[in-house]
Amino acid sequence: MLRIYGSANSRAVRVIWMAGELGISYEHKDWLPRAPETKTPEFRTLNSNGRVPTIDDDGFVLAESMAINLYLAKKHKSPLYPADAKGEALAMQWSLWETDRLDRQIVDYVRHVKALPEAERKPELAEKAWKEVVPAFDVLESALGKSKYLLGNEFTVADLNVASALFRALSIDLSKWPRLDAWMKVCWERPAAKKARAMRDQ
Ligand SMILES: N[C@@H](CCC(=O)N[C@@H](CS)C(=O)NCC(=O)O)C(=O)O
Repeated sequence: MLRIYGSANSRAVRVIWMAGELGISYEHKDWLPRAPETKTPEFRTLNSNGRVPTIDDDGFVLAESMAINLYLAKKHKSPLYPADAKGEALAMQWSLWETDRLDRQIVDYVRHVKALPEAERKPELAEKAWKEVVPAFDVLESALGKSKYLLGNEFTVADLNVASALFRALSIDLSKWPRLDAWMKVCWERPAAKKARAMRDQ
């Protein structure tokens, strides 16, 4: 049995979305980041970083949301997983690219312009993050001009990993990037995405 550690109010929403796409059942440890449960020696044995998401798939323990989703899609022979080595490499490319160029930056931007209580917002942090978000959004806009989805005309794990990681971007104006805006909406309209999102507080 698959066990997913991490609340939908965390990067675990990405894995919950993937599990929904695959139609697999799982035991959910609905723990918030830094919750006391993540600080126990038992959990630290599974993930010495103490972070979520982490999975335990019948004794196979794995951390890092992008790696988890690539693993689950491949293991379950999902049509979301590319059929050849090139597609597989491109799915990894987009997942690693997002982690490097946008993962922290989009969170910092949205937190410091709207999500945090006003007194805690730091405009200089928002500005610094936005300077990195803009060129990365431009990259996505350009890629989505070549095909409907990141790897071609079908939705794949590459789209799931990047769109799910951009959850925070759903709350900002993306009209400057119309293709990115439309792609985000299409991805997040998928039933498994809507279900995962509904598990969040906001
Ligand atoms: N690169 C990791 C990041 C995991 C991560 O930072 N998770 C956050 C919650 S979204 C966490 O557990 N933070 C706990 C902490 O900062 O101690 C992934 O994509 O899974």
